[in-house]
Amino acid sequence: MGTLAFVLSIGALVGFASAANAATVEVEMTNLLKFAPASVSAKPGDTIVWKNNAGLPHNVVFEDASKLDADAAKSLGKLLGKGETELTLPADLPAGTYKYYCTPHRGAGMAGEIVVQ
Ligand SMILES: [Cu+2]
Repeated sequence: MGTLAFVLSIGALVGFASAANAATVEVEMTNLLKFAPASVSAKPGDTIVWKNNAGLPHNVVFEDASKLDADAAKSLGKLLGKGETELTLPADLPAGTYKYYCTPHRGAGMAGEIVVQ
């Protein structure tokens, strides 16, 4: 685990649920067809940033986006080359595990999850 990911994980563990303490959680979209880390912890109000440093096109599609912002979810579904895309978790998002995948690489197992406390 990288130092940044470690710091973010600790931040998620000790963070408070107010917007003032909202954290940013980074997930890399890799050329090995993985989300890394595949599982991240977050809390309502946090922002998840998916970074594609390599350029192979990926997207983020939630298995159930009904509790997420509809426009944001739609935007995440667009294929992304080199760059980044993000999602701010709604402040009233219920605790649970929110699973997502990459459409072109779902068959190769490119999937991830956000565990919301
Ligand atoms: Cu992909």
